[in-house]
Amino acid sequence: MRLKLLTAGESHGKGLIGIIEGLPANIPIDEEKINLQLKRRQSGYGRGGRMKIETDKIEVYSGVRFGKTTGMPVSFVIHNSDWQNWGEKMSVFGKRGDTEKITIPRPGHADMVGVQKYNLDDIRNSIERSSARETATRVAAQTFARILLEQFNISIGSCVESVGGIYSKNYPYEKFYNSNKLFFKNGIQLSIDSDKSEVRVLDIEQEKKIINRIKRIKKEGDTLGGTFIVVATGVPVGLGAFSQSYTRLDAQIAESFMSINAVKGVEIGAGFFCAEVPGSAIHDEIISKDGTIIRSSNRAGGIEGGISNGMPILVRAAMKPIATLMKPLQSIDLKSNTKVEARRERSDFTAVPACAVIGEAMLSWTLANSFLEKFGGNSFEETLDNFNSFTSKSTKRINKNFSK
Ligand code: EPS
Repeated sequence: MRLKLLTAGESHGKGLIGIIEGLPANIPIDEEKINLQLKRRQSGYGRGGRMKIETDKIEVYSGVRFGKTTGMPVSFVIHNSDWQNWGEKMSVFGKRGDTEKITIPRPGHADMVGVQKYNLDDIRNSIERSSARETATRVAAQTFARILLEQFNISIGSCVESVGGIYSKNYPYEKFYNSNKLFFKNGIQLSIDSDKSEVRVLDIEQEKKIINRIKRIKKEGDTLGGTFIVVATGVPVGLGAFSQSYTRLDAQIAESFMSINAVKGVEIGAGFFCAEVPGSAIHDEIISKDGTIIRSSNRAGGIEGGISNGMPILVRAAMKPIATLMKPLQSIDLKSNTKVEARRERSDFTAVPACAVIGEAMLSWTLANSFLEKFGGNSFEETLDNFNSFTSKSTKRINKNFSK
């Protein structure tokens, strides 16, 4: 791995911390671009009370000077405003006193497995680090990767495909892969379009239905999951490799999406649909257009043999409903081993719009890592030279190889 990210911090602790290693020097970094991504991650209809408390902002401690990366580790903090209300309960060295112990695990949350794995006596310790609050750190860090990719016209965007089973009739998923022409200009434009919607969908009719459904589910004390689509455009041929299992770009993307809290499924390109039809209905024909080799469609989602093929990268993922229910499922009280209702606490009702933004961040990171593995460089200028050399010469070299 060329790029490394370590995050630390608890949901209701003092703050979230990130350390990035591996970025080249001289990438121009705009703090506001990072804060904008943090704001996008906090948005979306269906979130709970916590998002009214937090206004996430990055505070960079090292690795950036006069608005450019130095090539050294970047470290940063995002402060938790809610810490003011949690100081005693989350005290680092203070005494526990009469701080309540949480003893009833929520089905579908990390509560129970955390207690079992770490031998805890309070579910709070399980809740704090498993919380999706950690993804704020990822989005901040991964915006550095996004900014790097933007310098090479690689742009990443997303939209929500469905919430609670409500899909758009106008923008079915096939529309993303059945043609080699996108119905949006590039990744950034896809996000500009979806950001106009409170639930980040492309279709006004669908938006209305989803918002009504979330309102109803909230009244019922329940939660909803959904699916989202993340696209990267402008990706050059040659990211990833088939030399080892872990070098495959699709394997790395799947891993990065599955690492997002509550994501339970991921597809690349036509994904599961590939299993239903003959090969002739799936594989993208190879064509030459103005001297460039492209594909007639993009059911492979921009990756063949674990390597990017120059077509847009297309990822679709499924998020399960939030595990905290106001109409709780059955659980047990670990104190008495008796049957009880699961614990209720403040939470979101759906977070699919936020999850799509996190998906953008994960894809940015994974692609930037592969990009830097392919093109190398300790400075932005060196990476750019290598990129220009490869992209300008590779087709000519291949033509020469085959004309001998
Ligand atoms: C979360 C529960 C809620 C969410 C949180 C993730 O937080 P709280 O317990 O403070 O109400 O709002 O998400 C965030 C704080 C965030 O920044 O995304 C959980 O249990 O995972």
